Amino acid sequence: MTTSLPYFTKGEVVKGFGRGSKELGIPTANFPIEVVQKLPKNIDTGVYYGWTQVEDSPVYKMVMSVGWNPFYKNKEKSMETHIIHKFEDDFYGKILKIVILGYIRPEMDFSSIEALKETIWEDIKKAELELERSDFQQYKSNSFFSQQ
Ligand code: ADP
Ligand code: RBF
Ligand code: MG
Repeated sequence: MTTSLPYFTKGEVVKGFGRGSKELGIPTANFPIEVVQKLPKNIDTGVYYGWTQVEDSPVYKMVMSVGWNPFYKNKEKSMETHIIHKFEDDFYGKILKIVILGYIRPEMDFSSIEALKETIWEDIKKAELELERSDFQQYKSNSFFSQQ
């Protein structure tokens, strides 16, 4: 499961269903299917954390959901990154880079949107804490994020 980590990848931010911001208040930058298909086989569906960057922005903490979102029963596998930073504007079409460093939990179904939201907020808190670990700082300053 975690033998392929750290995993570095990048791709364009594309439109999803528009549910992240509107229904959950937690926007997620979606990758195109080609980026999803490149994921190594042993990266299971579920919730992960790591570092991310939108083009030449600073490197921020992120949480990511990989899979079919059982609560919404999506037909297509998705890879969605919630950046732990407040942006003033959307950034569709920009290049997003990520490094996945750790696994939090499998994808789950929920009985309400509230329960899903609460669990995602727990994931965010966990990611914020884990990413303070000293062995994860080197990835924030990795040359992957400074190269074009
Ligand atoms: P979609 O279904 O199109 O992915 P979302 O409601 O999930 O729509 O919103 C995601 C979009 O919001 C991103 O593509 C990005 O342009 C913007 N956005 C703004 N702030 C953030 C953030 N902190 N993390 C991720 N995306 C963000
Ligand atoms: N969707 C689910 O159906 N089950 C989950 O357990 C789940 N966990 C998530 C964890 C995080 C950190 C994030 C950012 C999203 C998660 N989602 C989950 C996806 C959520 O349903 C999705 O972002 C919205 O539907 C918007 O596309
Ligand atoms: Mg999204």
